[in-house]
Amino acid sequence: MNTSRHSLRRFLHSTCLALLAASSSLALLMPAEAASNRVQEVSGTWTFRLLPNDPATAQHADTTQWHAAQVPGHVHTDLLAHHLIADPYVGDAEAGLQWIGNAAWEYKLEFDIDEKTFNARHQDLVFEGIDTFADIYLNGKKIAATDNAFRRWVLPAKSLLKKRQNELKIILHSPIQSLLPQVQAMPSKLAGNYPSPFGDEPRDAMTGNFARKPGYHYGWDWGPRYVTAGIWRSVKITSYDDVLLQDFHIQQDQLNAQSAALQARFDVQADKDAQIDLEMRVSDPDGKQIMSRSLHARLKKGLNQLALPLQIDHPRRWYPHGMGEQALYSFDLSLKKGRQVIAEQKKRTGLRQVALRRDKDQWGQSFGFVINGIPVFSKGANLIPFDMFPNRVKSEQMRAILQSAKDANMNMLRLWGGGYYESDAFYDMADEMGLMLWQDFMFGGGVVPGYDKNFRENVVAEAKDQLLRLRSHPSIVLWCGNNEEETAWKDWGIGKKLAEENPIFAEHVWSGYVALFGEDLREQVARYGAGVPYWSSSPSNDLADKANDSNNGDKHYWDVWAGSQPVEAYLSETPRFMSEFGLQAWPVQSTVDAFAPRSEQKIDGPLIRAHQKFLAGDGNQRLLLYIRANYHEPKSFADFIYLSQLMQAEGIEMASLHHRSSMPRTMGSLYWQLNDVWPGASWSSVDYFGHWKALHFHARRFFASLTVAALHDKGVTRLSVISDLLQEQNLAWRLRIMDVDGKVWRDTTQALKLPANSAMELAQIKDADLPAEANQKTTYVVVELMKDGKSIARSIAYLLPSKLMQLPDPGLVATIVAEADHYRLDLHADKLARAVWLDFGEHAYKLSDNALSLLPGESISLRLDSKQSLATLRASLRIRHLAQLATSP
Ligand code: BMA
Repeated sequence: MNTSRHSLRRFLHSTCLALLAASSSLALLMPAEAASNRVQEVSGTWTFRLLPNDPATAQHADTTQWHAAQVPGHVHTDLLAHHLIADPYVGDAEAGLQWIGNAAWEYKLEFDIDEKTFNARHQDLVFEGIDTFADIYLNGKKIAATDNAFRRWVLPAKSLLKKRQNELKIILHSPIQSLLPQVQAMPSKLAGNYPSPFGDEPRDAMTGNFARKPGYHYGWDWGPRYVTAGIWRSVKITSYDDVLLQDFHIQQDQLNAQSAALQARFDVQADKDAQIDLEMRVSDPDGKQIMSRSLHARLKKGLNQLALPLQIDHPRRWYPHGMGEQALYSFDLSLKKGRQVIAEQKKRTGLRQVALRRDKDQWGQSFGFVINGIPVFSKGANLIPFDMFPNRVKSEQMRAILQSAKDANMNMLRLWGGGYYESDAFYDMADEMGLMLWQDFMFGGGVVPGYDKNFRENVVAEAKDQLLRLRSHPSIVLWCGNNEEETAWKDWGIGKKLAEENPIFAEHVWSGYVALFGEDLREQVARYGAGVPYWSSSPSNDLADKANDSNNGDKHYWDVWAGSQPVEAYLSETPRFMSEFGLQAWPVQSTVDAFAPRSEQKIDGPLIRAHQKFLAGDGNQRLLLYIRANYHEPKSFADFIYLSQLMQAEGIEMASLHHRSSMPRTMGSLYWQLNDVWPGASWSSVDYFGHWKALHFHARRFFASLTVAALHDKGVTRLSVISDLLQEQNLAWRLRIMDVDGKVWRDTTQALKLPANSAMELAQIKDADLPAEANQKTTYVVVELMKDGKSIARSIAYLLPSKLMQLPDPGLVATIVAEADHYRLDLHADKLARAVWLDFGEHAYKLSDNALSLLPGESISLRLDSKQSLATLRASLRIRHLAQLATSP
């Protein structure tokens, strides 16, 4: 099961054909998920309909006919494919589609099985994922009732399967209706997260926390509510005769620069005593075979646990992006009985050590990751699902988002607990790109019934499935129990309220919490997690008294935004590891155009409110609060988009630079959030279609391995330099104090020896010490990092909010010229051009940089890629900058 299915499939494709061609003695089509030797996909023409007699039948008669369905898939996407519903992402379709989550659906398939599968002595029907409450019937007999979307269901089917015309019928019950009676009967309720705005679930009886199903389907503050159902992962039949390869993984016992001591470990199930031969070929990260080992084993009836020691000298170790290479070794296993190959598997993994460092120090107790003995500052963002309907996520879409993270110099993503455990392809990409993953178990917030033994057992089974599936991925560096459940209980009044209402039940709920997150999941990770550390909740101090403590453990800081504090408050918060903080922004114009016509694009318009989920549509007022604190009033929706993005970019940049310059006290900065589930307003830096907001361009600069920070607060500008590089650097830093027209008050350059992997304060400049003639409305501080006479990083601090500055017309001149296979955009500014944003209206384009400021007299060249003609690009170029807003009509 911990085979990477993605790479396995690739492997199957090439190797299987080669093997079949080379040897006719091979008895098998290729294997194999870990729990089987031979795999047959269950496929054919699936159909679906609304379950007869469902109360929705009267109003939705057109869905009672059988229609073709896509499996893996979801009810909503099947309905959409037949135009039976409006597009859930366009306009305000959401309210009208809530009935789907309250209804029950029926799916069916007729299928045949191949000769070899049919003849095998064991046959299991395997569902890699069913969302969520399903009754499964095979050839008329009910074989399972499922209740967890995150589990893999292996159903023995030998006695029921025929060679031809097997019938699979699956009833998907409404997740809401499946749980509502039980929740409504509770004398005291458990707090949920976001009550349904559509009245389809009583506010005081929210069911989402009781379902092992992606939490965000119930609606979140960045996404719609679509309580979908579906057979969302693949269906197959696995088969074998008397020896089953149940699990295969590589255990890393010892690792250093000189050698890696590994063990290939196998769980083999035998119906009777037998003898087998295991052969293992090891390939290095370049694909070159470096070793071949074999093992002859006498199996006893039952489970046999076998180990094959492997030693690699001078191993190439896996490192996060920016620290070293993403070396990945391959281990090819073939299991033979006599001359017959009965199972084959390929496992790819990286050799790396991971530790969560928690040192007691002068501030409290640290929190930081150490990879192969090197402490690493974690730079990145929180990841949410890529779509409301997981199965329609294309691997190119996923790759583009992950590549954007890597391109922005991130080295870590936190997979937040309100979504789902990602596909194998996702983890393969993270391994290849060197993105460390902080993996939450799927608990997004609110309170769960940990006191219920069945619920806990269900979660433990889920955890085991996922740990076995994912333990070979070097990118996973932390397993975390949940998102915000401990802090919600302790800090948001949830625990207190329940204790006042029903003290015995409250005790029960809390001890259930401790049993589940403090003990059960910790134990599963210790057993199956391949040495990856466990942390019971984010934010927390792993169940020590205080849950969201700046001096101990990880921190979610929402005083800015949720608490309406000014962005400068970020500079007074110095946590050990910032795992969440964020500011919202609207996506680029073309993304807004995808769900609302221009005529409807108004800050308080109904379609815009439908795609602004914070405070049920009122979130734009919070955005305006932040925009108004710093900038001029937006005069159009386009201005509003631009200013929301600028505010987000400048605010998050300030916080991240503060976190980085506070290293080693702070060892991580993960903003909320990287991506989106649909087109709408959110805290993301990359929108649903993959377009970068201003923040993402800023992130590429503020997360660069070498960078500088000029942070202005309370009359002082603090200058720092930060390096994530593992060697000392010989550089110089240049300081300029200048004005908007280009007058320079001070210009100094000093040599700088910058120690490896560290941050260092360069200077503090008080506003009071600036030259008397320097007008605060026009003066700013520029700090640059210089390498071999060239500027490699720059940070600018302004003394006043933009709306109080006197920004002149910068006299921007843009010229676009055609180069061999792309365009070049040259941009020149006579005077300070603050916060320039370039776009080409509805035309698709890619610019090498954007969201930047030009100093007086500065010229830059950008690469421009677009399929449009030079004339179209010239005519459609739109340049925005801050000085326009003071004057524009
Ligand atoms: C956080 C997250 C999410 C939420 C975000 C923005 O704390 O954990 O639950 O979407 O805040 O409000």
